[in-house]
Amino acid sequence: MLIQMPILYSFRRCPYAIRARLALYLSKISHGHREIDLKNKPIEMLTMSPKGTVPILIVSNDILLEESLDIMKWAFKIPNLDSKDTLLIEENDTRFKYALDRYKYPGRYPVKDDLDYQKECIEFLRKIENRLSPFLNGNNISFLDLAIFPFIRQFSMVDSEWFKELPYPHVKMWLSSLTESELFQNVMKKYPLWTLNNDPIIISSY
Ligand SMILES: N[C@@H](CCC(=O)N[C@@H](CS)C(=O)NCC(=O)O)C(=O)O
Repeated sequence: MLIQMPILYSFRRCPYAIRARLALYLSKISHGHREIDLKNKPIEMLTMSPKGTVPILIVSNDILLEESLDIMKWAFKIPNLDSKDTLLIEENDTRFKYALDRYKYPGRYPVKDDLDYQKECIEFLRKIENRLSPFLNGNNISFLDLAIFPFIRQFSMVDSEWFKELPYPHVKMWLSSLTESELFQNVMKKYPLWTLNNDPIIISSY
């Protein structure tokens, strides 16, 4: 297959895929979008990337990006992140996401510890609250905001009424400014599932 433009395999609600789409959108990178069903992944995707997670970005015949952060770095042409930013993203992607999955889907995971997952998530939220002014790196939206807010959004949606009452005004303002943005509305557009018989949706009219 001759790759003429990058191809993104994506799943609309996946926070990792959302951060990748945000970066591609802001970097104005035209690409083919292949929406997949996580319960029925296309063989073409699994052949490229047997680990079977989204997002993946086929950049060219010899460049395949299989991690959302690598897609963001490639899109923004940022080879290395600030070490403080890296630490916060790592905490988001490991400890927070671990607790979030277990808070969101109680019963889906074997109970291995006595952690109160909602409380674990709140610890991270508190850290975010203290760092926001009004974005995570000051006045302007940065890589860090884009990498983290899709996960906080997921957390906020588990019990939105309860979330609204939390004493974290900066988090709530930050999250609503991002989720109500035109940027977010654009990357959350719904696309039909991709199959080999239909062409990818071309996203180029940024
Ligand atoms: N470390 C990966 C994680 C990606 C990931 O776990 N994506 C989830 C969807 S949100 C996935 O594809 N899971 C595989 C599955 O559900 O089968 C990244 O940053 O891209």
